Amino acid sequence: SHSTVHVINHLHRDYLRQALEEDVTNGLTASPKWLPPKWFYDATGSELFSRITRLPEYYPTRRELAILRAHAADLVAGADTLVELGSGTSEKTGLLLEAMSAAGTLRGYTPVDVDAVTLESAARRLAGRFPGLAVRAVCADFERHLALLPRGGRRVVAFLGGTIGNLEPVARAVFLKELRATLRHGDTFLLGADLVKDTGRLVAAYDDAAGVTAEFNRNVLRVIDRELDADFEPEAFEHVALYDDRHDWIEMRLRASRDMRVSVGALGLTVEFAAGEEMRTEISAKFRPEGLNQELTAAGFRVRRRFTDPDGDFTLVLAEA
Ligand code: AVJ
Repeated sequence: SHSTVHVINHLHRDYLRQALEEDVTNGLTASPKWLPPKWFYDATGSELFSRITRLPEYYPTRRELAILRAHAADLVAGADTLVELGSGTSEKTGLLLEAMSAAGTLRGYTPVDVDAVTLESAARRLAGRFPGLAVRAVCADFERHLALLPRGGRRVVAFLGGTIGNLEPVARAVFLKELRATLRHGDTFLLGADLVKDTGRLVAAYDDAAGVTAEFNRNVLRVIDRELDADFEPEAFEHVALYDDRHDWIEMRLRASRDMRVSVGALGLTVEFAAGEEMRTEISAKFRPEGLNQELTAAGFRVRRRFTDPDGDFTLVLAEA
């Protein structure tokens, strides 16, 4: 009863490079300038994010884990296959697979991530831990390749960590609709989302005293320097985190500390920054339970159960197709 691991790659060789070039071109020539958050996560960025999850100010990971621990059995009831979108290091996945194993239903695990290296090592680690598990790791961009996910089994599709908050409302609606369209009767969707709360706590979670989030934020400039032969000086940009209570989202920005001219060699692009100019690098939307219900319903899901940690900080919603 040994496990099997298959890696399916939907990202052709230059996919990530092309996507980065497009995003950087679009973002740096826009006014105001912006960069999408997906480029934070090279090896250094993933390590910085993992440090963020252990910061005293950053509550979401701990709160979500508490809910997973308390309700794992209910969250995966009836499912034999776990599909995990944006699986990363699959740190919380063990809890769900354990619950499926204990219920005697566990058959398959399909982690989905853009980073092939992280994906494969997480896949092998979990295959080693659960004998007989059929692991189909899919290297794909969950915003673009949902239709290509394996359809076998009775699936629970998990999208954890509050990553849905990185999508703007329109992109979120599109994503939820597309996901709904790939699910079949009996499949479920498990969504982790951060909740609206005291602004001071929200801002502190994205502007920690130790400065780890600031380094994480500046890391996107290091990625662009390395990958696209740019000459950003990350130290010349200040970390900014603010709460936009009109949109209910945290915004992270990088503020130029002086006038600068930056060249992006691989794109033949030169961009000017004025002292004090701010460039958006991430939104992290915070939700109200009713709003989340409405968004899921509008996408064609039926919300079955909703779990929240005792402090009311974070929510896991279980919906069915
Ligand atoms: C991984 C997207 C859920 O938005 O809270 C943490 C990323 N950014 N600190 C979040 C993040 C700054 C995180 N997500």
